[in-house]
Amino acid sequence: MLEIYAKISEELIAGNLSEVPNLCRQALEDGALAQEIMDESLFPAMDIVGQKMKTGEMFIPEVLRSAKSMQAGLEVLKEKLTSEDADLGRGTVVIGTVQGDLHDIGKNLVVMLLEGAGFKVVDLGVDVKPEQFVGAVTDHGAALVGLSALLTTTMPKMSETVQALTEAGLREKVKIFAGGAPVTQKFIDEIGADGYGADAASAVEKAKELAQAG
Ligand code: B1M
Repeated sequence: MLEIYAKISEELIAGNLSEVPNLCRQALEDGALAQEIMDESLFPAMDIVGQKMKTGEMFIPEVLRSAKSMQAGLEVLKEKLTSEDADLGRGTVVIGTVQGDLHDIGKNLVVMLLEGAGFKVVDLGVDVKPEQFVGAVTDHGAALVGLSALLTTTMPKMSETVQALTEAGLREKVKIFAGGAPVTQKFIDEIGADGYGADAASAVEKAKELAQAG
């Protein structure tokens, strides 16, 4: 199995859009678990892409190809990631990557797992303004809001979104959870949100907890 994980990583870093999903499919057929494929190949490969981006060894168009390859791989794993409680009807979550931030792979993973856990998800995409979150919560009667940010410069938009929901008189009606690489529990406490997910799986656990606490 290690060989195929190494190959997936290699092809992701090379941005090979067709090979990554093919290899993920093959790994599943060979008996690998979706979570293992992510932990052993997709996530570490994306970290290498991040390092290469930082040192200038990879440029934005190449990073984008890697990102698209990862997304294609995750699409293959999607079915296996969703669990047996998919029809539990846990309520509606409005989710998005905050204003100014275009990173969506982690957020998309959270969406997949939320859907798999029985939540109805309204995905607002990327670069979502605070007022768009407010509008969507009102329109869909959502009980939960999920915020994602990957840039330190867009973290303040999380705080602004919490404030906008408060000013709209919705704060008592919704629970807010958030995550993304630069986000910490301390930051969540500072901005007055309700929950933190260090990764997609813990975000979904937190969402379940918050939905129950209602
Ligand atoms: Co960007 N980028 N990027 N980038 N990028 C980072 C984040 C960076 C760390 C790279 C680096 O320098 N090493 C750096 C941020 C530095 C900082 O602020 N501290 C960076 C930068 C600087 C930039 C630009 C400014 C570069 C430039 O233009 N000069 C620019 C900004 C654009 C913008 O957003 N306005 C930019 C652009 C891009 C691309 C468009 C090329 C592409 C994004 C494509 C896309 O998302 N569709 C991209 C990518 C791919 C990355 C890296 C390489 C990978 C991110 C990723 O998808 N990881 C990233 C480096 C890195 O992270 N190693 C980097 C895989 C994904 C599964 O993990 O998103 O962390 P992640 O999600 C995790 C957790 O964080 C968590 O769960 C997931 C795991 O289970 N999580 C949540 C995420 N959201 C959550 C929400 C929750 C709970 C948990 O609750 C709601």
